[in-house]
Amino acid sequence: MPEPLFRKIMIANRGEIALRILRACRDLGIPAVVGYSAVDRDSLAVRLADEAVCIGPDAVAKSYNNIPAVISAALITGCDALHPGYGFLAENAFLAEICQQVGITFIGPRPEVIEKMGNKAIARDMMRAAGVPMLPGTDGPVENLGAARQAARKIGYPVIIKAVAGGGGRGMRVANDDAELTRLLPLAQSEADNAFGDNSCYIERYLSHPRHVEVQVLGDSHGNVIAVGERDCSLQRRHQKVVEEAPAPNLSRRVRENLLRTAVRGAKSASYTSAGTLEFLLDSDGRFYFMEMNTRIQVEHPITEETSGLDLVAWQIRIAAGHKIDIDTRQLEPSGHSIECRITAEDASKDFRPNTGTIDLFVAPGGPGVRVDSHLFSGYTVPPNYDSLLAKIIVHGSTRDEAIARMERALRETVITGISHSTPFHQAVMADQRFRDGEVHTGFVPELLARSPIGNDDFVSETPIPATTA
Ligand code: MV4
Repeated sequence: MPEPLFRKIMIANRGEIALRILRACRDLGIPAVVGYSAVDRDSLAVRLADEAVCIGPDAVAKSYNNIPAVISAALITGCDALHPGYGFLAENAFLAEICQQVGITFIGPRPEVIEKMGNKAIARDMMRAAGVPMLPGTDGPVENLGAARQAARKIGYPVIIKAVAGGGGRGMRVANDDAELTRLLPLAQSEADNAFGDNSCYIERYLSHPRHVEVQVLGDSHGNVIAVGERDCSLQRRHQKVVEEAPAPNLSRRVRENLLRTAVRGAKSASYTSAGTLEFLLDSDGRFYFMEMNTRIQVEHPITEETSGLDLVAWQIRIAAGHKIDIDTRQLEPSGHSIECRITAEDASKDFRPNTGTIDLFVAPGGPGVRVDSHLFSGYTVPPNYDSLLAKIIVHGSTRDEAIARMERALRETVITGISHSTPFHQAVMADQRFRDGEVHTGFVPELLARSPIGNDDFVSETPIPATTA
């Protein structure tokens, strides 16, 4: 056996991603500790980990978001590295900084880089300086209404107001003229203040129904940065992704190569290390514009793993240990097509109302080209404290059509009883002709929901169990 990369890794997360990180640790021969909240004591990650320590009560502020609790758990168990997963403290520069100070390797980018990318105005300035295309907009936050109106006229209406500290679409407002801007700027600012404790907002040209295409990058501490591939994540509901795919459909070779090259240039300019994602909006003419950079492993990373053959979490760990990326980028031509459906504990027939309760029976789909990343098991109780993700169904096929057919097969096999979930909604997406034609954009999900009168029999919320034959 070669020398392990780390002595022991602290997994500072829960749910499917805690399991995903644990699996990477196992594959690399590194022992792992799961830090869990009281309500997660019977979780799969806790059962499968080498060690588990309780980091606090159910409330996220007292456990998964509690830096002193997470750090102490890592220290008392003798961990020399910490993986934050996604959400919670994953993009907290302060946690990365403290890790450094107590001699724990943070498995992610350097604290300064997390901090810069967390400030959308700084991130945009850096990317603009690197020559990454950007929508016309203000360089930094707008100081007052007068400055905002002047900027908006120069940019041209419609414009969008966004929080500098934001991301994920919270607190965005679209203004079509001076009067709307006058009305909406103070609203956006107070919303930003409430949500992020920072009221600064910037303004840029608004694109209607763009696509959300993002690029997965990996950077190492030797200055190498590669683009692993792009994902189309346009299918979102209230800024939550519901279906993602790789590669992005209907993207010309020229645009794709330009997009990947641009992402590498942007990440290099930030001296980026670890796995990261640059988000772009793509218009119907194939022009793309930088939105923001995420400095974590993302929920949808498996589709890129399926089309690239790389284990992205293992690469995060290797890179954190100082390894060089020795990947032949010529081999990064995407292989086949991959789609992910995020099955959530939400009832699509009841306006996606989240629900909690005990899963009586869970039967995961399988067969060729099907991967399920999930922390579910029969008898598992979905706690009310966290997000509603139950399972990620990921398929791979040699073509997009084959991937869709495999997703239909997988959704049909999936059994989750005891609570309502979003599987019927995903079946409606797969059956939709526009989706099948690859006509995806950020208006797709709202339009699909408007077309299908949910609540009817097309949206039964529990997987029917077929009658057995004698
Ligand atoms: C935009 C936009 C149109 N024009 N910016 C939402 C999340 C955030 N990361 C960026 N978002 C948007 N920014 C301009 N200038 C439309 C959206 C947007 C969106 C983007 C990606 C996926 C789904 C979306 C749904 C609504 C709005």
